[in-house]
Amino acid sequence: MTSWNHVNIVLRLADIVIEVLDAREIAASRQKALEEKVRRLGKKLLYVIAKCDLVPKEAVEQAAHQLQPSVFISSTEKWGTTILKKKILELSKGEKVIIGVVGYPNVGKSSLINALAGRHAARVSPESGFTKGMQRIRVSPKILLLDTPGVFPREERAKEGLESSRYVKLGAVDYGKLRDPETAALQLLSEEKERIQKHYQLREEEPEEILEALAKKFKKVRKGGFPDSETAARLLLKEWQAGKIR
Ligand SMILES: Nc1nc2c(ncn2[C@@H]2O[C@H](COP(=O)(O)OP(=O)(O)OP(=O)(O)O)[C@@H](O)[C@H]2O)c(=O)[nH]1
Ligand SMILES: [Mg+2]
Repeated sequence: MTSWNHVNIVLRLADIVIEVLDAREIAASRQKALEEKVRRLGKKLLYVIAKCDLVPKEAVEQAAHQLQPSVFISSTEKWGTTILKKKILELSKGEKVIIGVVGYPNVGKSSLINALAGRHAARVSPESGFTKGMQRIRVSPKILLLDTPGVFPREERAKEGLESSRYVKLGAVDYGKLRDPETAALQLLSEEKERIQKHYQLREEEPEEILEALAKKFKKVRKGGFPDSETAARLLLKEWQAGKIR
């Protein structure tokens, strides 16, 4: 079965669908077609903005205000889980409820389920596309969660290609799996130059120069003293995806 097969089954079984969004890239992590499908099926949609520990609180609060209903959480810091449970019971009017958890790969679906369950019930990994099938996790006598594999909107994926900077930034395609890390890193450098310059205290201006400077900083140099920009590109993307460059 494909990941979409699993997601479609979960959409049918669920009463409420949680779309997990990455606090760093809230708009880019929404899937409008998936949201539309949820509405067509007559299911309730709840936005959960995850990884809130990685961004300033005010930024998330403002975004959350515009997305309703929404809750923001950090699974690693265990913030927001009580509010989320309360919100779920409010939407289900206190009845027994099945919740489907969907979204792009790596946005934090399985981590969110564990934070709600208060145990390591769903397996988590920094590797994107880690969850393969559907998994049921009981959180309380009234709440049953269904974990799903991360998915990409089909048309968008065909159009943008899997290595688009949006997917790279989201971590939906992780650094280890990129065929062309240099192009991805150069794109990231051109879009997020200031943040990266500041983080690594670099003064170079052109993306290519920054990447070479990073290779030296990471001590990744080939024979003859040439900077190994491919390895530097992967390291930069790794740190970005791990949320280390804020
Ligand atoms: N800082 C931070 N990292 C998080 C949070 N939630 C998840 N992560 C990290 O994000 C990565 C992906 O988490 P998962 O829960 O496996 O994500 P997923 O959406 O289930 O991913 P797939 O199963 O691959 O679709 C892991 O490295 C987690 O540790 C969070 O609230 N804060
Ligand atoms: Mg998962």
